[in-house]
Amino acid sequence: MTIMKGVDLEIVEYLFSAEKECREVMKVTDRYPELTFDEAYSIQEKLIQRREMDGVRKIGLKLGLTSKAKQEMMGVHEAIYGYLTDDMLALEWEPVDFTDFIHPKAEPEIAFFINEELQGTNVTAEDVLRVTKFVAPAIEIIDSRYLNFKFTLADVIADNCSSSKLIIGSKWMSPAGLELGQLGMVMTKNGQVVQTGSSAAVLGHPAVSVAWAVNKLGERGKGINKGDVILSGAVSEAISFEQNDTILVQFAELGGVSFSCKSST
Ligand code: 0L1
Ligand code: MG
Repeated sequence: MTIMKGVDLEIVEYLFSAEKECREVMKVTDRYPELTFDEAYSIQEKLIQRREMDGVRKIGLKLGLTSKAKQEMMGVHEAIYGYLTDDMLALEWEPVDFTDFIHPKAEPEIAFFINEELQGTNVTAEDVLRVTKFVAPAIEIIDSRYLNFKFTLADVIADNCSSSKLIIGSKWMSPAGLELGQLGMVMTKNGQVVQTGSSAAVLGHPAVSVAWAVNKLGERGKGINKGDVILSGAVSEAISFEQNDTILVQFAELGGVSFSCKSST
């Protein structure tokens, strides 16, 4: 079964305004339980086009549900992808504002900087590493537009995979010579360790994760481009934060990245 013609644009406006107004809303499948994954990706594309009309620019891609633990939690066997836009870029030295979020969480990630166009449906991790100029430590802030951060897979795809902000560390390295598939990670909140993990949690190797996204995009006749930044997926569970919190993520070899959240008063 497919959703009715025109309903997709109604859903786009629904999610667009929820994000713009920092307002949580009921999930789309409460109203349209028949929403398929394919339709959800089409809605996601139209949502990004709607945001582009509002002045933002695409800068790359992000992967979600890349760990076995998170896939099992959601009862799925596949990762998901969404788009990153320039307004999502936050800086290490400029605190994010809590009033810009609904119920944010932070995730440790490895960012890939792409130096060459790549498109296809049989793309491998080696292909991804060949077109990757640098990798860097990163933090993604996710902020689902849905009530209580609860959704089905189709819902979260339509909502651009909960994307909100990203912070990229200042140490960028060539992936050559790095043990990118087994980098240890420690995440602290206000100096207390809140998560530890390994980059192996990202589908076994973050480049495998990026290759999966390229192949998935390939099925829709799309690919990745020179200049794209790609967040390869969370290395551990996401951690909620509040005003005045500071999150630091430290990767072996790659180094650290942090951000603070300022008080709204
Ligand atoms: O970036 C992510 O891993 C999030 C993907 C969507 C699922 C969620 O919001 O937890
Ligand atoms: Mg993420």
